[in-house]
Amino acid sequence: MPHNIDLHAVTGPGGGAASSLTAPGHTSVFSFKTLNPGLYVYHCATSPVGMHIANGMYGLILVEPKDGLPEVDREYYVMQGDFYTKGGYGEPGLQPFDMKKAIDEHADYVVFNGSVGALAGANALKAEVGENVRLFVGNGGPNLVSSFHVIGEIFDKVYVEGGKLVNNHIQTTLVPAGGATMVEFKVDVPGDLVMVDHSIFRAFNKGALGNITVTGPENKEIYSGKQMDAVYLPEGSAIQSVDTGKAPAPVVAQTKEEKIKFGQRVYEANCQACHQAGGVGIAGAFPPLAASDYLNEDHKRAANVIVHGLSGEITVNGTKWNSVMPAMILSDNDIANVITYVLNSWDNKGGEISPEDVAEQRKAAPAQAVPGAH
Ligand code: HEC
Ligand SMILES: [Cu+2]
Repeated sequence: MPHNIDLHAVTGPGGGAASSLTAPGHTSVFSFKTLNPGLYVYHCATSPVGMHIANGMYGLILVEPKDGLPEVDREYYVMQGDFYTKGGYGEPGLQPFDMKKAIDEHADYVVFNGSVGALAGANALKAEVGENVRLFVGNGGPNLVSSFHVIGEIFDKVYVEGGKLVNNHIQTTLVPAGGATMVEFKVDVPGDLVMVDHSIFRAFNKGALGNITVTGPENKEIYSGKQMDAVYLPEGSAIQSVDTGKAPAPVVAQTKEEKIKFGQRVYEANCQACHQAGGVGIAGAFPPLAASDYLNEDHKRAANVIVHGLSGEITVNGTKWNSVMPAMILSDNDIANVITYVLNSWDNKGGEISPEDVAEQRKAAPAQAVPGAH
């Protein structure tokens, strides 16, 4: 699957998205001038954009002012993101991405630095009493705005939205999806500071919780005690097992028109990233599905290609392709729908295939598998 990067630090179309679109096995180069100092998000902007971002394809770039930022004792990177999985919070095993939950903005996980606990417990950030700490805080989204707060601290400085404006004495600062901020604070007393998204169920039930362990001498004047260890702990999945109901059974297309309609959605979510909008493909990487003689010649072979994947040399409209299409994990219904959609789009010759045809191909041998063709 190709990817690219939209760097918010770039002045230019798409933040470099078109210039950086790169198919597997390829390399792209472009250059830009950083005109504005600040802390900037970058993210993948390949369609479906939300899906790429929801898979964690983002990060932060710091463009330092000419004279640099003021010196501090510690600098740390904290990046929030929300994740959408077929299973609920904490369900074991590899969890596929859930497009429906993502569209509804119902996050199963909200985390710092990519996973639950990435900055908690043994992975806690560290500081010594008396030190100044700067956190570079970003929010990849894709959906949620963060109410970033450190339990037990007040931000001496907040670089509002990661820019030049500095606000002082802040308890909680907003970090928009696709935005960033820098916060600074001096740690005066020892103990465990807790970074959270103060949309607080996210912290205790969805993972948006990290620690900063501060060591050093007490200062009873600033804070008297009684101090407890680990007051704030994540609560885990048990507590949130409020019944959310079972996923409804999928709606099965009854007519060719419905297949085409449902198939379009399957195409946009699963095929378009490679075969592109309009099925035009990308020269040298992904063959066209528009007016494809290979496709029109044998509809069932197309089902075979989707179920088993395809590698080795093929000829599409007189051009040779020698690449790899991965097997797609889709239901027989989805595959019947997407092929019917493609057959009836973009100058293809029409036609229709059934879920039963797809099931047959699932049992059949791969149409063309040439191991080691690469
Ligand atoms: C990760 C990229 C990728 C995705 C996603 C992908 N394909 Fe492909 N597809 C390819 C490549 C690469 C080939 C050519 C393989 C070769 O050279 O042997 C191909 C070949 C094909 C072909 C046969 C050649 C042609 O142009 O007619 C069909 C049909 C096809 N894909 C349909 C689909 C459909 C439908 C989907 C979505 C369900 C899909 N593909 C998803 C990369 C992809
Ligand atoms: Cu991507």
